[in-house]
Amino acid sequence: MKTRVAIIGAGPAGLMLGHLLRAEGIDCVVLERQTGDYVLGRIRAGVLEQITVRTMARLGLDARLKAEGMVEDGFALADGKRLIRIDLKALTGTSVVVYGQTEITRDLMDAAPRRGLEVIYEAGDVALHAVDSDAPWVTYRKDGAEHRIDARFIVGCDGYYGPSRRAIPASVAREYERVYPFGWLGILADVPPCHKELVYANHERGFALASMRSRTRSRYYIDVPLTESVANWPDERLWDELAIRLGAQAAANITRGPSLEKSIAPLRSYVFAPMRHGSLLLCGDAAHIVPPTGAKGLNLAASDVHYAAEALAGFFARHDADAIARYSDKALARVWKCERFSWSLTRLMHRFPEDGPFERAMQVAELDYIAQSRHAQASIAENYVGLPV
Ligand code: RFL
Ligand code: PHB
Repeated sequence: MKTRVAIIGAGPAGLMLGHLLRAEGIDCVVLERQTGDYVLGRIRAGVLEQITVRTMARLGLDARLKAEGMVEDGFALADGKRLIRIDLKALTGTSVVVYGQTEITRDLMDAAPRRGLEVIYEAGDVALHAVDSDAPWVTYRKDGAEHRIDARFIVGCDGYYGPSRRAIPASVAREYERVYPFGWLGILADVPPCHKELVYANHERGFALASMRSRTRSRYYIDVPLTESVANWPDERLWDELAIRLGAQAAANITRGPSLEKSIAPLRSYVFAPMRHGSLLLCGDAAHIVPPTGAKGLNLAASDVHYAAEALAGFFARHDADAIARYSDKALARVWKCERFSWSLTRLMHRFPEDGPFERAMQVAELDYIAQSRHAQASIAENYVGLPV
């Protein structure tokens, strides 16, 4: 098979890019290792920045997002004593939208056949070839047979564990990494949220987050040591811990219910550079990971895809090879700022095992400063709703 762009991975990055390229009349094929149902079964992000909302609108795939997404004009930081509201709307003029990654993925997936976007699920042993040439190709196995796709570009949207990043030679690659000594234990339940906006809490006992998917579905997290296992956290224990960490105000309104999903996700900050080598571009988690504290992962995937689609459209419409050459620097400039925000919010809101009384006093002072300073709140708000693309 021959195409212009071979996209590896049908998560939000790969599907969004596929749709953007099809909208520009650029042929592409998406290869996904898993089944569609498996991809939809992953419970992940919930908070959308404007870049993600705008991309879905531009694609004309935002009907459900507009109908079901919850526009959030603010969120709160809790320090065990009070809720510090960050008024996103008043401070930045804009908001975020709560709409699950699962729903975005479903909207993109459902629209693929009618938009002529070919997605090949259950593609095994995907391998990239000749990425530093002008004629790269991808091989994969499906239904017991080996297949080959020849392309002008390959875009790796295959997440942190996919093969694309590894196709860039070690001699040109740089990696930056910070692994955190805790993970987030998340619970999804069909109960109304305890608060109308998200609450991020830093309590003596650790971090907690009250989030939601809809008016009847809640998503909560606490941080736990990496050695913890889900088996140690029956639902009641987790609800008890959330009620303590979120503070009296939010806890008073918690409705408990059986977990639909419960899992532990490790936290990591990671950047791979460059995000392009020869005819291979990387987008989303394939190139970088942020800790979930800033709600940036999915949104960064959307901004990468925006830059990549622009570069590829420039190349195919105007033979603009410079557009491709600029992609990595352009994407990384935004990636690093989002890494900084996610890292700093993680640092502010979690207890690190190495922290002593001094570090704790710094967190208390910073939260107190944020509570009193409109400038500090504005900086957090500006980053949370999403930096310009
Ligand atoms: P994905 O979603 O991991 O998709 C990659 C796809 O590539 C496929 N793949 C392969 N396909 C073919 N061949 C191979 N060899 C392949 N290897 C892998 C995979 O099966 C998969 O389908 O990456 P993408 O598209 O870059 O999207 C990134 C986002 O998924 C991720 O950044 C966010 O979920 C992060 N994240 C959050 N982001 C936000 O913006 N807001 C949030 O509120 C938020 N909360 C979260 C999060 C991530 C979490 N976890 C579990 C990591 C909360 C959590 C708990
Ligand atoms: C979520 O709802 O899953 C969620 C919300 C905000 C975050 C991270 C995760 O910062």
